[in-house]
Amino acid sequence: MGKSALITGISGQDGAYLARLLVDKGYKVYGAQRRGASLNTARLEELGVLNEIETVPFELLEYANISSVLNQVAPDEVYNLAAQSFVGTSFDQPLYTGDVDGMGVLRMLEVLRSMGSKARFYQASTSEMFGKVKETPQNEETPFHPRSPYAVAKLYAHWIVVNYRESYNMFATSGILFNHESPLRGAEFVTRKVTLALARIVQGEQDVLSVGNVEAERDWGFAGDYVEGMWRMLQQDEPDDYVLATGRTTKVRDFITASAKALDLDLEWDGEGEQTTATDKKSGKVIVRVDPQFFRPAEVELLLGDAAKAKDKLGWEPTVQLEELTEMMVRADYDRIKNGSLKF
Ligand code: NAP
Ligand code: F7E
Repeated sequence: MGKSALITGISGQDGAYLARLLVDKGYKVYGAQRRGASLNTARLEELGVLNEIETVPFELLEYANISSVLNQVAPDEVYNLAAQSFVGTSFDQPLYTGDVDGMGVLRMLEVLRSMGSKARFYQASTSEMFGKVKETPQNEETPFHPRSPYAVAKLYAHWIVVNYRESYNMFATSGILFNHESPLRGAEFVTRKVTLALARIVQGEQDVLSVGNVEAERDWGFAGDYVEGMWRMLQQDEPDDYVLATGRTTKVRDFITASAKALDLDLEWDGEGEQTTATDKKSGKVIVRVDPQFFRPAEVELLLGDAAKAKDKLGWEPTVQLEELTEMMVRADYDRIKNGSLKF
């Protein structure tokens, strides 16, 4: 019989890509979905996988709900992708973020431990835990210095996974994933915010893109590659922690310039800090402005990952370069705006 997997955060970017991957590998996939008045299934529909999975109602704040879902489904593998994942929001909702992203993981581990479950557990750890980085590039041995309530909550989750692995011999693994993007990325994250806004600007539906710190540097990969790495981590003989990254870092400013270029816009940058603007050389219009409302109380200035361990142990390497990823995202948003088919 084929394997079964429970994916939490099924409605998010990674949930959709991972569901597609596991269904294609012959898994029976259960999608743990937060229930509200309306269900968010657009990403699963876009990848054509909605009808190939079974959804189950799920809430990381509810121990009894987690317990009944895990007992009912009894999966071979659990991928915990659910989280309040937006760093900016975590400064406005720190307690909620701590409860979902930190204690939520403990709830899941406690349920699995009390069931005596042999399920393999994947935790979505993050490069945000490196925060104010102690060395560059960052790898599994780099000390952490989280810079947001999100990162602090994820660090708790990370260490509780290590603790349950060491204390109870559970197969609990963390993937320390650097930023990964796609046309399915949430619209608040900077890459998608940029591609969506520029696609609107060239089609006359928006005037200006307002952003925060354009000097921040990120190691951006393609989400489709990263879910393959998650799966490989759970196929190993032993649980462990792995960094997934591309090994290349790019400024937000340069991502904007490249996205604009993909739409035939030639940007000229001017000014510094809050005065920074970018003008479209052809029309002479300012189309990018820095707005301090998007600055964070504490910022992660630079992330650059070293995924040598994943390459060595998992045979994992990213296949999509940033240029291709940028093109893919820009084209998808251009078409969505043109066809009036924007759903997320
Ligand atoms: P995402 O698109 O924001 O998806 C988050 C998912 O979590 C959504 O399905 C959301 O459901 C669900 N969720 C939120 N709160 C919940 C709760 N209280 N109970 C149950 N489900 C809840 O995130 P993503 O980009 O796919 O990332 C997946 C995971 O990897 C997250 O844990 C994120 O923190 C982590 N991570 C992401 C990156 C990255 O670059 N993408 C890098 C490192 C780590 P709704 O649809 O109901 O909101
Ligand atoms: O910001 C800067 C911002 O929100 C990237 C999540 O998936 O990856 C993501 O977290 C950088 C930051 O992602 C805007 O200040 C400038 O320096 O796209 P982001 P993030 O904070 O790196 C990690 C690995 C996760 O784990 C998270 O879940 O871009 N920035 N101007 C902006 N960011 C946003 N969102 N909006 C702006 O206007």
